[in-house]
Amino acid sequence: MQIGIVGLPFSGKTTLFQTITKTHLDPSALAKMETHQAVVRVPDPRLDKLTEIFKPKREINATIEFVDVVGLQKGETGSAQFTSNFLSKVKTNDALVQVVRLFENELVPHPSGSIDMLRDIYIFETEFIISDMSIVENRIDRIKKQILKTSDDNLKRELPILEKCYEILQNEKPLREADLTLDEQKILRTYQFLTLKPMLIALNLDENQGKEVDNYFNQLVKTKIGRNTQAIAFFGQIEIELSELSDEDAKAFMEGYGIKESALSKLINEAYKILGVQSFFTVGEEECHAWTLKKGSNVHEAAGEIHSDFFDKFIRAEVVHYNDFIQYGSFAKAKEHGAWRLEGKEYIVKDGDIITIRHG
Ligand SMILES: Nc1nc2c(ncn2[C@@H]2O[C@H](COP(=O)(O)OP(=O)(O)OP(=O)(O)O)[C@@H](O)[C@H]2O)c(=O)[nH]1
Ligand SMILES: [Mg+2]
Repeated sequence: MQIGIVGLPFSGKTTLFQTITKTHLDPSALAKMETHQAVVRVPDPRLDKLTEIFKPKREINATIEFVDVVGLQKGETGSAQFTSNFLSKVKTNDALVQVVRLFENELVPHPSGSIDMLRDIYIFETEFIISDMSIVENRIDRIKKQILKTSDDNLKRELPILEKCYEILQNEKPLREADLTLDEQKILRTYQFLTLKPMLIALNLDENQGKEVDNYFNQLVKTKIGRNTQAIAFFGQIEIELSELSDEDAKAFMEGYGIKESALSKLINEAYKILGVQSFFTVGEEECHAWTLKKGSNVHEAAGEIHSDFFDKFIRAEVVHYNDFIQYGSFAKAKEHGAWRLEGKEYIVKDGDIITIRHG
């Protein structure tokens, strides 16, 4: 799973990237304007607890890859230039974090000359809508020509879906807010539309703006927060300093600043929601492992996440929910209470299930 960090120049993208990935980029790496990427372990106290109980050789967290998508050119006046190179880099991500600048900093002027949250969000939205629209338009034209020559049913099925997308985009709405059936989503997936990607708006605040967070969120809820869009607030400058401290020290300082949750933890929680994913666990002497799975997936698909052999030779799955396991203290006790079960392929996995695959 890959999440791209985008945003206007000097909004704090690289600051956020370094904070959540706990990497430190030196100035020469920053100057190269290369895309930075790093894999982040998804913190999960439940996995830590299981590791404490099973004492395996390894604890393996679920991971998310974050990309600091550089390449948004600064124009003559400092305004953003959405080149096709930049847009094609954004396309490959599963979800996007848009950093929106609210902090004031005279040393780094905002490219548009002033701080304006909604304007900055609309700049991106408009560019993404235009980009998607041109793809939809071209494709509709091509299909209409091809349909005359062939009797390809797939093309006939695709056309009305694209026309529906065109209308949504023409009304200046992102595709992620549209009512799309699973089939429609599947057909559209190949186009990697920018406005179809789940979007997390990350407001970058100065420490003295903490009191205004609710006010900003209210404005967003009224206008921008729709389906598949969420928002978080973080404190770029402070959090990058804290990310260099030990976890314990960072926690103490965060409390001092009144920051309840780190940018990483907020990002991951919200990203899981907008991506529609959840975690399940496997446990044992070798490793305790958290895995990421689309919500609504069955245990057969979960087995496939672990190993293709588990998918191919699946027999049954032993399932107990984390909460039940902790409550009863062991698999045997959970079994006595009926909380440990054998499930077939069709069982829909729940967030926090501990699963053992029986396979041939
Ligand atoms: N005061 C203040 N300064 C910040 C904050 N976040 C970032 N900055 C500063 O703003 C400047 C730009 O931050 P970056 O993280 O490099 O921004 P960016 O979006 O990656 O910028 P480009 O990659 O050049 O588009 C840096 O000098 C940061 O130190 C913040 O929350 N408060
Ligand atoms: Mg940067």
